Amino acid sequence: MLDLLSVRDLLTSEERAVWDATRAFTTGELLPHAQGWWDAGGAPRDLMRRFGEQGLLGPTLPPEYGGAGLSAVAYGCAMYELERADSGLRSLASVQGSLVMGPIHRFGSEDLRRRWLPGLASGELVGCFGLTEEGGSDPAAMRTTARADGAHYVLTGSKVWITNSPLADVAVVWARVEGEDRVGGFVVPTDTPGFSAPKIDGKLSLRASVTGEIVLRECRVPAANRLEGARGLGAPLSCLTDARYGISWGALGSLETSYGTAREFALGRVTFGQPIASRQLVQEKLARMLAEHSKGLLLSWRLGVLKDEGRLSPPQVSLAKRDNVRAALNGARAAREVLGASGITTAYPVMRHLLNLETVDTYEGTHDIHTLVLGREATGINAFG
Ligand code: TGC
Ligand code: FAD
Repeated sequence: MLDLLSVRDLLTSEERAVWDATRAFTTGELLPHAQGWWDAGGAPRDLMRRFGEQGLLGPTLPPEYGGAGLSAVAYGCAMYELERADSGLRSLASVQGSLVMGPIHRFGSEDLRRRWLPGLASGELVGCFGLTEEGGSDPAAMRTTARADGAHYVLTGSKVWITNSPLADVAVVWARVEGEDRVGGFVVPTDTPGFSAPKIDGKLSLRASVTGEIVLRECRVPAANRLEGARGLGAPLSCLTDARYGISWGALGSLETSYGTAREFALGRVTFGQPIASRQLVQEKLARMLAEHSKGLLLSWRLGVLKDEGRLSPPQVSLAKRDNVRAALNGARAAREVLGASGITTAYPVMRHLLNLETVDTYEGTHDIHTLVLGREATGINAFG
């Protein structure tokens, strides 16, 4: 385990146990298959059930809904380990936990919680989160609408770039509610007439994770499927805050893989009569990766503690998502360089991680959007519009 600053000493015994158990799972069951799933364009559906058995889906929720009441720090350790194998595999767990189970638990009625959470926690059911539309980074520009009609809402519109939508049993859909002029959340079973989720093909990134659209043609859902506690854009954005927190840990797992691969390669690869690990230019790359990983781990751990204390703020999460993901992306690029030609092949994982991280740098708020969140924090001036 890569941990120059002994962050592990700051964890509770339960958090260490979660880290160790997920590490063993990743090493035994994910790493041997990650490249094959990436090549195939998706991990098997059954993997979600294995994640459920491992307690990786919504583990911070209370046990009555299938969670384990774990700390945010423990959750972060698990996301670190999943992304050590592949960002798309971490996505599988973080969408289900933070973006589907999270809003149903936080904003939904007791009936909705009991109906959906246990099946999502066990991985019997797959969920997806539909926020993004043509407006991309600006979800306030959403055009999908929900119209009240007696005891139902009728949803019309479309979403793009939705993780797992073609596989999902249920979608959490965000729509502008007519007559209220604010955003509401709806639990939409995917067998509802008028719902479809065409797959997006041709991805060169995050291939182990399936991505699609959501098309809603006069989709009628019972009014009871509305997430009553979600009133306004702040609701889906608060779910993003949770998922971005997990990503800040996950990116460091990916960075550990890039660093470890580059280090091992550099020690074994001889040019001009010496291992390339003995060259200052190569050591500089390894030192940079190690430094960024070490600082990032402290940052994510600190965020986890603040989250567990209920003191986490969105700009703090923007800082960690932005910097840890960019550090992992730069680290994967540097590792690819250390490996020379070998770095472009699938015999090593660095190019896969590099390509995946291009997505991670973009989704859940692009690098530049998080820069603007921090700029607003610094100046009080909104530079988005
Ligand atoms: P703004 O005026 O700033 O805020 C509107 C309301 O929301 C509140 N708020 C937040 N609450 C919780 N967490 C956050 N991160 C929040 N950010 C804002 C805010 O306090 C306000 O509340 P109220 O009560 O005052 O109304 O909104 P804005 O329209 O100016 O937008 C700000 C901006 C640009 C930061 C936001 O739109 C944004 O974050 N854009 C990026 C969009 C994004 O990240 N999309 C992600 C889609 S999901 C995804 O990518 C899943 S990937 C899945 C996988 O892992 O595979
Ligand atoms: P745009 O918003 O069009 O941005 C394009 C470029 O312009 C970026 O560089 C951006 O930083 C820049 N830019 C935009 N606005 C500004 C500004 N005001 N100032 C300066 N620069 C700006 N969404 C979901 O809802 N659910 C999901 O499950 C989901 N999964 C995804 C899975 C994958 C594989 C991918 C790639 C995306 C996924 N997304 C999902 C969507 C993701 O959140 C969006 O791609 C992201 O928010 C950015 O939107 P965009 O791609 O339309 O880029």
